[in-house]
Amino acid sequence: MKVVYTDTHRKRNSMTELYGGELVRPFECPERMAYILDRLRETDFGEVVAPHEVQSRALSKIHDEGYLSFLKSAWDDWKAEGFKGEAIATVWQSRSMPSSRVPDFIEGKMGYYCLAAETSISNGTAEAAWASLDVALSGTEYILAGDRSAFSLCRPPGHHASHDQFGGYCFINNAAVAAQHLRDSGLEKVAVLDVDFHHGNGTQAIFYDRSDVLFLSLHGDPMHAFPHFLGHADEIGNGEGAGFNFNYSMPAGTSFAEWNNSLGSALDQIEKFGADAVIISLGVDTFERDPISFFKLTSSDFIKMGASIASLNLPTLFVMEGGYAVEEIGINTVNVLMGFKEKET
Ligand code: SP5
Ligand code: ZN
Repeated sequence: MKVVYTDTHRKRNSMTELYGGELVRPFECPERMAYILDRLRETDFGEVVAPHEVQSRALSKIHDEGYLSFLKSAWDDWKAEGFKGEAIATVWQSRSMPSSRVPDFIEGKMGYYCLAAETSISNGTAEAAWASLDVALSGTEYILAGDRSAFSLCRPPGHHASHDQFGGYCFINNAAVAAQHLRDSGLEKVAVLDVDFHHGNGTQAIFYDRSDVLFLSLHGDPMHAFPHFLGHADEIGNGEGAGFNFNYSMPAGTSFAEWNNSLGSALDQIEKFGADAVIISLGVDTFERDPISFFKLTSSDFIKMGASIASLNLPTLFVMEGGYAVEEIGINTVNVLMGFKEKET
């Protein structure tokens, strides 16, 4: 299994996350990648390759044009105002002031294009987000060329980013663009299975009306966990997409045995759907010592997770999402891949 990776992610080096009323160093930090790369080397996992340029129109189909240009200029626009800190959204349209206008001033734009204020924009954020997309699309190309599996070691992550909003540490929805690229390249049915601790609200919203991309997410109950406003079991899709969205939300303290029941149901749905390929939004923040999550998966459980995913026997693209127990992120991530590889046919 090829691993696609580039150091360009380091340009995403925000210094501030709004957490518990304080500005702390973000949980989503560059060292996460170093631990994963170290573990890949330690286990002699396989080839790590740089992304190549991929011709694709998928990005412009998944994300709003105004949003993408906002991402590119947000940091410069923020600095031009003379603000001292990183760019953080502070005001939103809301129940009492709904609006479809995009404000002209940068503080208004931030609120318009942001869904969660914990995620700051700073120097290099956009470059890193686009490099992360290149990593995802290059992995997708290996699948299209006939590889049975690939690992796109993306950073920043993507699954919280919607058509026109960033947040949850995500800017471009790498898995969604990869799914669109597979569709545009001739695959009829693509499944996106999101095993990150957090609900993949961005991916769900992007494909909510579609029946060609099945979305399934296993996550902490949004009544208690980020992103709080999406991810309930009764969200089944809309119109054409009705019946093509599955949410498995689970309570605090969920162990692998319980989690794995949900995984089994999700895998059954993917088989029933008849997917031509599956994209795994791979977050390992389900780990028992993750600092911002509340599931109880152990490091060895991640091996079993990978083995179960392999039982689908489908072309499989792993796309990195979250995981904040930084010292254990390498073991946990590579355990999924090794469990998969062991059972891969
Ligand atoms: C990609 C990904 O995993 N994004 C997650 C973004 C979560 N950001 C909000 C964190 C708020 C955590 N509150 C936890 C309280 C723990 N006691
Ligand atoms: Zn997460």
